[in-house]
Amino acid sequence: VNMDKLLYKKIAILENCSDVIYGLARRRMINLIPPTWAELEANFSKTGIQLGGRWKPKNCTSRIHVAIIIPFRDRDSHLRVFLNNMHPFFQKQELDYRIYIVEQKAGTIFNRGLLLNIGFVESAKIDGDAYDCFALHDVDLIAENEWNIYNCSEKVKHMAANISKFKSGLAYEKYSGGVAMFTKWQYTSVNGYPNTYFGWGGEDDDLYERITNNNNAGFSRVPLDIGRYTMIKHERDSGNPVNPGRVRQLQSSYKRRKVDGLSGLNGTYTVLKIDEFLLYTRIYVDVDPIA
Ligand code: UDH
Ligand code: NGS
Repeated sequence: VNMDKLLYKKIAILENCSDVIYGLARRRMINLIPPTWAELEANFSKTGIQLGGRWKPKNCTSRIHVAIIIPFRDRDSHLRVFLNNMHPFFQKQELDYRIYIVEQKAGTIFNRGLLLNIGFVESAKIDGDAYDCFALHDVDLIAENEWNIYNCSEKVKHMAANISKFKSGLAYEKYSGGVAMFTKWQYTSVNGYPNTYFGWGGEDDDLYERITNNNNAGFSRVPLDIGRYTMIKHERDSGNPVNPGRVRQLQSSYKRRKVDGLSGLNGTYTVLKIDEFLLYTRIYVDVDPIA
């Protein structure tokens, strides 16, 4: 018997994963103690993870291909907690996924929206069409309910409906921050996040306006009991002061939407380095302080 031929056949007929996943927990145990990098790598090397923080089910073809994009700077312990909890979470959901950390170099005010746009564009340069769904994800949010499936739907899907720090669950009716799922088409059709919100606040509200004032995309949110997240407690970051212009920027959002976003991204940043670590891919960037 020609073993090569048999093996080839077996790979070629890998079936789609079942659309029913057994054993999802409604309240998963979260571990908020950051492991060391050595511990993380030792634990996860056994799970079949591939360089760059890529993983997919072994015995079937996943129905969900998602790039997880995380804006980042100087939150090493949060990243370790995130990876330790969320790799197993994504694997339990049988996703075909990859984790991208988009890290902003020190020296400029943090810009979450710009980093997410960069992650969207640069990850596609690396993967081509391997992922058609994008999770835009804060590093300090750990999902509690495994039924909160990281797939895309007909409308933009807001996942962080119920973050532990908000007493009544949802921050406010128009809140779109924290974690949200977009197809490639949905993100492109709203021209992505604005690039021009340096510092804390407002960029997610601008995105909400883009989504709801655009008759293409549409906005949806998972129910409160599904969209539960534990936020890792922390103080305000020194490189991310409250943006004093955010309300004024928001008021003129509709005027800038066409140019301030994916369409205006060229020239606002430089990719300094791309690293493929075992548990994630890092895209290290320097951003133009006025974008
Ligand atoms: N982020 C970084 N580094 C920074 C700033 C932000 O990695 O210096 C990323 C990170 O993924 C974070 C996300 O951007 O989860 C959003 O950060 P944020 O500062 O906008 O929001 P967050 O709710 O903090 O995490 C707001 C300040 C809370 C102060 C509370 C004091 N008790
Ligand atoms: C709003 C901010 C949003 C922010 C949200 C929750 O006020 O960017 O609070 O913030 N909008 C403006 O400032 C215009 S949080 O409590 O998570 O720090 O996401």
